[in-house]
Amino acid sequence: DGVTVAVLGATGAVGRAMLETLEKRNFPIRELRALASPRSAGQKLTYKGQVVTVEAVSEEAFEGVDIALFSAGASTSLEWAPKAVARGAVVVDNSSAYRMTDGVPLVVPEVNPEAVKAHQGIIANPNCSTIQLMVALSPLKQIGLEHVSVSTYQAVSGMGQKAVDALKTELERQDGQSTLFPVVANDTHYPMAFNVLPQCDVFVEDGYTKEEMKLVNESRKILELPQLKVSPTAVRVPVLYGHAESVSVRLKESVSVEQVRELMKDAPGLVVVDDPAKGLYPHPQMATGTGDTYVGRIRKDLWDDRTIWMFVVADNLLKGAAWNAVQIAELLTAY
Ligand code: A2P
Ligand code: 11C
Repeated sequence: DGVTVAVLGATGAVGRAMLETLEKRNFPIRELRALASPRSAGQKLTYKGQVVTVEAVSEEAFEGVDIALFSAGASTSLEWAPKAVARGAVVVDNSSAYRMTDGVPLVVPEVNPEAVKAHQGIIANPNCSTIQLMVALSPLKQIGLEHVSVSTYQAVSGMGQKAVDALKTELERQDGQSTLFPVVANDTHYPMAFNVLPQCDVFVEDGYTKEEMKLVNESRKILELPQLKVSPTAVRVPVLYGHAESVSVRLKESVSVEQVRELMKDAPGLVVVDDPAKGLYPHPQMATGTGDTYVGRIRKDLWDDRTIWMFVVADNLLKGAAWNAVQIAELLTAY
């Protein structure tokens, strides 16, 4: 009884969060395989108090696996997902490799759970900043979404465990040296400690970054609104865990703040924390360690009656990655 699960990238920031989430949600596991690069083979991890030894990824490692959770980067997914599927596994891929591929569902379980049914072996987990935006926008879809503008405040853990270690070192040394931020691929590096950098991932087109275009393209696919206007700015801040977003959404009709709160109140996975008079609003440390998305600072635009502003926060490693992936795995076992 139960499901045989493989986690590829088990030693990474998201992979570890996947193991924790499987444990926390008491996923019905028969056998668990922790996979990573050959560098990590033999490393010991724990799951439900038991030692799990990391294996180097191989085709044989997917034999008998029902569900494979991938979080080892896009090139690793491109190489190994087809091989895992050929061995009979369904892959839930946290990388960007397959998100925009036709026939690959891109799923936020609170928003488009039915989409998983159409999979042909691979299901994509959206980008972290997209996921929390979708959970907050989904209740407003019934009014009609016209134009979404979003500025992000993204934690360094989105860049992996090495970025968490690098920020801690920078905060300690205070020498202004950095070789990792904003991205390794840049010729010019800036300190992340005591700083804010308006670049997440590399620049791709017309002055936008890859992270910004993910917000545009993934939102359109998940909401099934191919023409939706999304105007993004993605910014890295010296926070370890938890992405925040300042979002404005122009709706097709004018609604009051009370109506928005009412629509959001019972939305799955969404917690409204919004009582400015008491100083209550979401912030990254409120979200860390949880699988929920938090929304507050809900207010009307001062000049445009159809535009609503809000502040949206979630744990990027959990709801933004591991938690969402495990929720997709739960959908697979339920259907
Ligand atoms: P390893 O620890 O053996 O390098 P993060 O996002 O925190 O940097 O983690 C990346 C994860 O992806 C790690 O578990 C890493 O394993 C894994 N990984 C990276 N490259 C490969 C690869 N070519 N094959 C398998 N796993 C990989
Ligand atoms: C970040 N959103 O915070 C990125 C990390 O497409 O899965 C996730 C990249 C991705 O840097």
